[in-house]
Amino acid sequence: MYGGGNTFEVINKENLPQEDPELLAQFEARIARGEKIEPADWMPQLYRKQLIRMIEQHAHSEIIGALPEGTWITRAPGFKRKLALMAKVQDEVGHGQLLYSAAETLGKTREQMIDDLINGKSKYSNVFNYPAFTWADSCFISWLVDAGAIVNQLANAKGSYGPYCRALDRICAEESFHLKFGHHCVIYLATGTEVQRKMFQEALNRWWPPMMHFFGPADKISAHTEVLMKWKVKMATNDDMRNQFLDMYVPKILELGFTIPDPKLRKETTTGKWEYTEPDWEEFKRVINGDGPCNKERLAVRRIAEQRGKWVREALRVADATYVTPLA
Ligand code: BYC
Repeated sequence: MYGGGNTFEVINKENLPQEDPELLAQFEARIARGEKIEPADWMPQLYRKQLIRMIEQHAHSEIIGALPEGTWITRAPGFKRKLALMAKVQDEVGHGQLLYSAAETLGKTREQMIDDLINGKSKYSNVFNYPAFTWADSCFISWLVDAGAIVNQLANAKGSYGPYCRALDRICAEESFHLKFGHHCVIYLATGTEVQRKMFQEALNRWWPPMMHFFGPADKISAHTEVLMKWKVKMATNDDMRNQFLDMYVPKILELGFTIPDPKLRKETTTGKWEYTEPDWEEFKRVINGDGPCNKERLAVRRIAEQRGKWVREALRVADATYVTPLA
């Protein structure tokens, strides 16, 4: 089964060694002072394990996230959009590389991470298990999935683990171009023909529920938020990030004349919190555990890529290989 069993089970603390209380207190004091923790520094086993889990899942999300938009490169309307989308997809794969490097600093090799991805042991973002049927789906991803990712990453870039924060800073800079590209494409559809407007509205209807899931389960059922917030790996809760996304993007979507497919969606002005239909967490669990519309297809593509790239990786490992001298 994909995703390693019960979705919301907390990483088992009992299997981890008892931490030295003095080292733990020093570590927590550093976090409280806002210092960055670096790879060679002492850290609790649980901190290391949680970071590997989260950064690895993030890296996989970037790599798998390249697939739904990737299928639109050749079909994007116009040469300039093809070029821009190709650059964006290439950036996403680059983000995966940065994040795998950050996770490697914690002791899990890239090979192990890729194995866990293609064997279905690791999770990756729920949204990429849905199909991009039309060009408008691809535009939704470029604008709003990237927007959600920026909300999450800008917050967590201020977190405690140096290599992850530095990777997030660089990723956010590139994502801001993706978001502009996506917004531009959506504005074009919004100000186009009835067919174009309808195409984006249908994409919005399809992608809204997965987008609400994107920020993770509601705080009251989130397994890891408490410990991750305590150690400043996560700098905002899932519900707070969802709320921030709604604050920033609902007005922009409505401004373009589209309708959000949730009759309960409204901002409670006294609290500043958005009210919405509770996302279907059972569907979320199914999708992140391997039973979404595209999970099998996404992993199959990665497996093929892994097989095809094997000879290159093997050749690179042979440091002292002698090659045929080119004739010219
Ligand atoms: N999808 O205790 P919780 C991109 C899992 S790519 C799948 O709240 P946590 C882009 C969670 O892992 C950027 N699984 O977890 C790329 C846990 O399961 P395990 C994607 C999810 O870690 C290409 C369980 O549910 N962004 O933007 O405290 C093209 C319980 O959840 C999801 C990131 O990866 C989900 N959405 O908080 C375009 C951000 N949500 O591990 C765009 C990095 C939860 O116990 N990750 N789960 O089996 C994070 O910030 C946090 O891990 C989350 C979840 C906020 C997502």
